Amino acid sequence: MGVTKSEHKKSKITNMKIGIVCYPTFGGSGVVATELGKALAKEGHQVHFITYRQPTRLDFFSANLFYHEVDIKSYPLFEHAPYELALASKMVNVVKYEQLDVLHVHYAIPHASAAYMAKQILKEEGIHIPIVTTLHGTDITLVGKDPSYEPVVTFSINHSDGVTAVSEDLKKATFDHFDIKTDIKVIPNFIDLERFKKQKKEHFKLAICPHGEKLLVHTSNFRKVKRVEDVIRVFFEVRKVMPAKLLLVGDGPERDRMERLCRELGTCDDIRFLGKLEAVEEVLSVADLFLMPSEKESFGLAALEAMACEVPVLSSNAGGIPELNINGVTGFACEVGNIEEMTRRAMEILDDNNLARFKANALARAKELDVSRILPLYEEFYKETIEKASAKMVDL
Ligand code: GMT
Repeated sequence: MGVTKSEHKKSKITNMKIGIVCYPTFGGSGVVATELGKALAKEGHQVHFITYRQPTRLDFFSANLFYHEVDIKSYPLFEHAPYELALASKMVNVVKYEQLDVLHVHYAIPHASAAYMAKQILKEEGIHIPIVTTLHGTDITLVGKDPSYEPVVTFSINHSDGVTAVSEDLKKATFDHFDIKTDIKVIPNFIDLERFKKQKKEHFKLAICPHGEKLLVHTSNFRKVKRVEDVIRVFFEVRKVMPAKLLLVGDGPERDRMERLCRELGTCDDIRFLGKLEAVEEVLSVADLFLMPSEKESFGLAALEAMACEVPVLSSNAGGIPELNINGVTGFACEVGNIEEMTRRAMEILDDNNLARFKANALARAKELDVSRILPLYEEFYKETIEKASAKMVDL
């Protein structure tokens, strides 16, 4: 009897015990790490999450998924509890007692340096654990290159056994900003098309757009870098020409200012702030256009989620966004802050003669990044990294 495609793959990549360290929050890197762990567990690998809180999207039981909470002990002497030490200690214990094959840390600060410390401690006990570090963006382009972190970030990248970045642009930025002596493999972010797909939510669309208005959507953590103001200004211009509504999903430091801006512009009736939503795909299912005018963005996972729900993207051309949002095909990627160009392009996408084509192209691009295509790249990378690290051991 022959073997199926998945049996064949499994016979090449035997099941591994993988530790995943990430920020357990709504942020992109935490989402990618959690979804990766879930997908690896489905493939039969044993996945151990090591975080300070249960990751947002890890609220169910699976035989292959484990969660280890990092206890951060406070003490009157500490103005700032030493999280990195607690994390490194937890990594040591999990690697040792669960006999992990590889530790995969998402976001360099402080995960990669804590992993290095754990690795050295384990080495003293004769345990050699390979470390894979995935760079997500702000750990390089914003926080990481700040002189207060740069030496440690450089060191911990150079001392990882394998390093990945989520876009070509982020890889380039890492080489530009740091003295990197190791190779970096680009593995783009991915999407689970079984979850993110256009759902029938006509009643929802009718409630928001009762007169057939076009629906624009933005989702983010409302940090300055997301330029939510540009979203509102582009919408304001589009709204002058065609009936439209805007939904803003998420919350963060810029929200108050944005609510005030809506009042100043007199657009409050057409804009709704929905706050943080778990089922963002329900909103995306009724959207006509997704806006991402970010100042910096290594990848733009929120745009990929929109594309999977057949929503074209009007974005800036910052960082890795143009690798995802193909200019003129899945939407447009304009100069950061160019409201005029963004407005013109938004209207071009929303034109009834063009919209269906952009929607179809957005979905086609999302399909290229389905989890089933990207997961094997991580599995291969773990395998290669484990093999390289054990070959190094033999040489010593
Ligand atoms: O964008 C944020 O503020 C969150 C940040 C994070 O670290 O979670 O997102 C980064 O990682 C995501 C997942 O790889 C990427 O899709 C985002 O583009 C990236 N953000 C930036 O580069 C600003």
